[in-house]
Amino acid sequence: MTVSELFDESVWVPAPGADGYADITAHVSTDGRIARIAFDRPEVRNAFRPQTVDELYRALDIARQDPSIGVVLLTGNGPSPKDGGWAFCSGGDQRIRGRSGYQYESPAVTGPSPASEVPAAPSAASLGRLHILEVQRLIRFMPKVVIAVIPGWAAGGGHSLHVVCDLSIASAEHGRFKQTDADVGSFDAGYGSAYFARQIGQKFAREVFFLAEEYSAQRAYEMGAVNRVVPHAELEREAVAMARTILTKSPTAIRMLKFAFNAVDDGMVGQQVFAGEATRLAYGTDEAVEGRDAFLQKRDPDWSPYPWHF
Ligand code: S0N
Repeated sequence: MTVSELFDESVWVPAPGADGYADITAHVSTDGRIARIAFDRPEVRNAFRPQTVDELYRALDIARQDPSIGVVLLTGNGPSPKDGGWAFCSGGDQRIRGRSGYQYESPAVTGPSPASEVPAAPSAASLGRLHILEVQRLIRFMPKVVIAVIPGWAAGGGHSLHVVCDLSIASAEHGRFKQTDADVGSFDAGYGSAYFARQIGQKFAREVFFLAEEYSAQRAYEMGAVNRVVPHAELEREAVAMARTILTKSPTAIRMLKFAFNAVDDGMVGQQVFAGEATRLAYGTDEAVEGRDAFLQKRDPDWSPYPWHF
């Protein structure tokens, strides 16, 4: 079965664990260096339900932990078999939105325990979830470049996902954007709005959210919301080419740069993430090795070979 009309079978092989997914597809390039993770619910414009988010998180985390992978492409399969429409993602599946979040399709309803007559705790499946925010943080903090590859609609929480990706590339013909959060009373007051305003400026960001009007890929490009607009048929090829260019760079430089870009907006968490990489670099120095060895050898460290740099 075809994964997506834009999917090039000669580029990809199934990713580890790929056969366990129902709502997404996950592939890696034949050389193992690029991941392609795609929403696979084109009949609902690739809206996500809790299961989708679980799978997405798992696939992204596998890519995060794979030392061969440097770039992740996040996209949406299509077109819709119903009407031929294309989507990156249309956000949370509104059909299963409850009062505390999004519900799993088959919640195990637990009633009072007959033995004690004490109400049993609700099962995890009956509680609403909003863990797309965990996915946002995973994308934000993973030390790899994540590119939103947008073949159609990016709406609601799907719009927010493209915002949090490092780069965005959109289809000229079908790429469309709409921030519907205020239409449906389900709003992203975090990265989706505040970080978006950092990207395109306060006036444009407020317009996108307050008016919730549709805007084209070209308009998104003009506002600074996407990096590139390319012909639809070329979208995935161009995205892979971008990834290949990034893969020619120093992995450490890319990682430190991503975390440096983040740190200025992420407060002490941003500092922590950046500092972790700085510590990792320090471990590679003779100076840090001396500290470790002195402890293990139960002697005072000798810092004399290491200057106080200026
Ligand atoms: C995407 C839109 C604009 C496309 O319009 P178009 O092309 O006219 O297609 P439709 O006929 O409307 O849709 C085709 C079929 O797909 C179904 N469908 C589309 N989107 C959804 C959806 N989100 N949920 C469920 N079904 C969906 C349609 O119903 C239709 O089905 P049929 O053929 O059976 O009629 C347009 O579809 C649209 O506006 N979609 C809704 C977009 C939306 O409002 N999304 C929800 C916004 N909120 C969230 O995403 C969740 C909030 C959230 O994620 C969040 C919350 C707090 C903090 C952070 C976040 C975060 O953003 O991460």
